[in-house]
Amino acid sequence: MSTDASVKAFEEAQNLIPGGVNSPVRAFSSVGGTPIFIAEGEGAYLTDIDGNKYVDFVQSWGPLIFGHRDESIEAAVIEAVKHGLSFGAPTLAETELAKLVISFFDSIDKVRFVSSGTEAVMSAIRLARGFTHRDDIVKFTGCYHGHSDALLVEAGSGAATFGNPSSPGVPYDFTKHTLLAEYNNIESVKKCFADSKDIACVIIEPIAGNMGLVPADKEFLHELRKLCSDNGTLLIFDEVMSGFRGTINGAEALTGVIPDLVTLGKVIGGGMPVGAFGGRREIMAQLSPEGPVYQAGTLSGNPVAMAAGFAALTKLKKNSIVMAVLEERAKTLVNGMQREAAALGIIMQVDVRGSMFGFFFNENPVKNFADAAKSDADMFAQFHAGMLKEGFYFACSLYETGFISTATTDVMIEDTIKAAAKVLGAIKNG
Ligand code: KE4
Repeated sequence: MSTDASVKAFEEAQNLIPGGVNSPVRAFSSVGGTPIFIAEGEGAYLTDIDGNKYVDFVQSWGPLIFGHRDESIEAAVIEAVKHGLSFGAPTLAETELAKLVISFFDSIDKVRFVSSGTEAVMSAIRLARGFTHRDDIVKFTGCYHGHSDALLVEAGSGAATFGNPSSPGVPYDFTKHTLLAEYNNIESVKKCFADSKDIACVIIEPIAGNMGLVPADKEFLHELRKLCSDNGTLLIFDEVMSGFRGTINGAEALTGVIPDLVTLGKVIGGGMPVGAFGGRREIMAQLSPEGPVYQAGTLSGNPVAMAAGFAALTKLKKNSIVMAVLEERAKTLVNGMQREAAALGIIMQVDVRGSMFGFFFNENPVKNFADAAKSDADMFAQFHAGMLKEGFYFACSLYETGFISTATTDVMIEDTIKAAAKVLGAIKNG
């Protein structure tokens, strides 16, 4: 299998675009090798510019739950484009998608659309601060919420819960209000509340997908809810990735824990740039122009993007059992890979939530980022490269999550398991 064209394309791209990519994870930095340049997607498949075909388990990092070039989404986009690309004025398409998004979530009375998950989270945090008149926020190590300054934070020194910037260019003053806690560890959250009486919100991925797939324990989320309620702090569920991927009606439906705000993205745009945040009426009423908390965007609610999202969510609404079908297929995949690995003496931890799947080459269960970081990164990199050669496109970082789409067939799943056995066997036998 030649990837010469991708190698050449990557060389040129690196002269024009930092790292040759427009989002860092795409550069294959943590797995090595050259990122493949995609020519097209069709159903469950990607085809690269060398003509190699792959079963796609990344699906644009989540949005494409119906696979590439879904007929109804494509038709909706083509129809919308015929009426214009953007107006910067209200359209019925925004109202229709708002109605549809709200219909899936008990926690959402009103929703605001933006153009990315980062924008949704950044805006939701500003709204939480404006609503509570407090400045501090709590996030969890290993959760990713987009690249806004206050969230690019790594653990501070020693017992300090206040975080330090995790990226140059983020002034300490922009992260001094961000406290860090450990995922699935309620005592670490209690310490944050002991260290600050000024916490506006706690933000969490209730089904974490950015440290690999690590769902929060149900009882942990219930304790978190109580802690926030007792302290007048808002609880934000960041479901940009898990929304319409882990469940259809949000983590709240799975756990019974109702957040105060939810952030969304990916699937709600059907593959087009859409983010959203929503919550209780009295909180959303604080948002400009209804309230004083400012937030805006030129392409927010873009009618073409709204049409794609509306087609995707309408399809989900009509086929609500689809998540159960995808979950069974995801379980077949990870259980099959785990079985083949075990036969070779290789221990894999696996998990599934709806159409999301994760695996770690790790001898112990993974409950937080520290556990995930003990996984065998070298084994993961070799597995990723081997599977790519076999025609299977997995996420290029062990801290990511895999996805099953409705276009991923049982035969593809079985072929993937067979390929995994072959690749792991080759790694084992060196
Ligand atoms: P975007 O700004 O990338 O649309 O969304 C940021 C974001 C917010 N919250 C959660 C839970 C997310 O997973 C994301 C983005 N997810 C990553 C995948 N791990 C996007 C891929 C990338 O960064 O290129």
